[in-house]
Amino acid sequence: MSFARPDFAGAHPIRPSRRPDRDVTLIMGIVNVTPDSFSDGGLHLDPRSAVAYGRELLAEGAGLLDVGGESTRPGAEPVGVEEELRRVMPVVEGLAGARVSIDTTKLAVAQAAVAAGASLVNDVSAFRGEPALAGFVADAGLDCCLMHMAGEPRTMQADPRYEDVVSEVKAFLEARMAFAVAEGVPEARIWLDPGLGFGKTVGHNLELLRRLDELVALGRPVLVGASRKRFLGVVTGRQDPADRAVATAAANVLAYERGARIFRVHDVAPTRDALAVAAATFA
Ligand code: HH2
Repeated sequence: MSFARPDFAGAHPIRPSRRPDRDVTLIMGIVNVTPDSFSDGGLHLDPRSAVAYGRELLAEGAGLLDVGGESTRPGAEPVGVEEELRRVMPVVEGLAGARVSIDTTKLAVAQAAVAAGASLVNDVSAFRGEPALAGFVADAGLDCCLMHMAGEPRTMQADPRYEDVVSEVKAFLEARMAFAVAEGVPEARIWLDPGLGFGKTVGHNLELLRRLDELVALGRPVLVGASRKRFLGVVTGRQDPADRAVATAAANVLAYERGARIFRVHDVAPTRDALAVAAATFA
């Protein structure tokens, strides 16, 4: 199989296409080093096991690994800098040579992870947690992902309300992108993410997936993080997050069809196959 040339740095092409706007797909494999993540908390606390797991995800087709040391599940308690560093650093170091993103809202954690080889900052606060993180991303020439979240993880699911969730998420992402650009981050380095499950009801998440093309219209690569999330459990009746891989693949295929190109997932192999089939229809 020959591959199309990626249209943004380090992308993992699934198949060739004659449509340059549609030809690159990147699977971001999730490596959570936390005791309390909603679907895999505690599974990879030992750094050697986390690194081996990350390498498995790469072999299955992930083009990028997202290493995180603080759960953002609804109700999660914040983690201090020292503890987050203790969790993630041996894993980022152990994954040297792989393309790694650091899932953090903290400047100190991003700095240490980048010094150890991470090349993308995935900040679920979109530079609101520590605004100086934007300047660091700019100076270090990194890619970044800016995600929408209403409120903060401890309270975000209390009673999320929007007049029109898609327009409000879109306006938020535009504003955060403008902030990042004002801090020196080139627009070409920015990915956008609707933040499925972050201060949203089941209906809000479905509406965002349904109208994802409106976010894609902002002109930056859109990342979707539907993986195993509760709204998929509600739709399918699957209580155990580990049983939501098929639901995740379905959501990602729809997101792909609406223009998303980066998929943050726990289950890389089924996602890879599902997206390969979706991509084939665009040939
Ligand atoms: N979702 C989670 C964490 N980080 N980053 C982006 N950009 N988009 C997301 O949708 C997203 C994210 C939550 O999922 P998970 O890492 O599996 O759980 P936890 O936060 O409990 O560790």
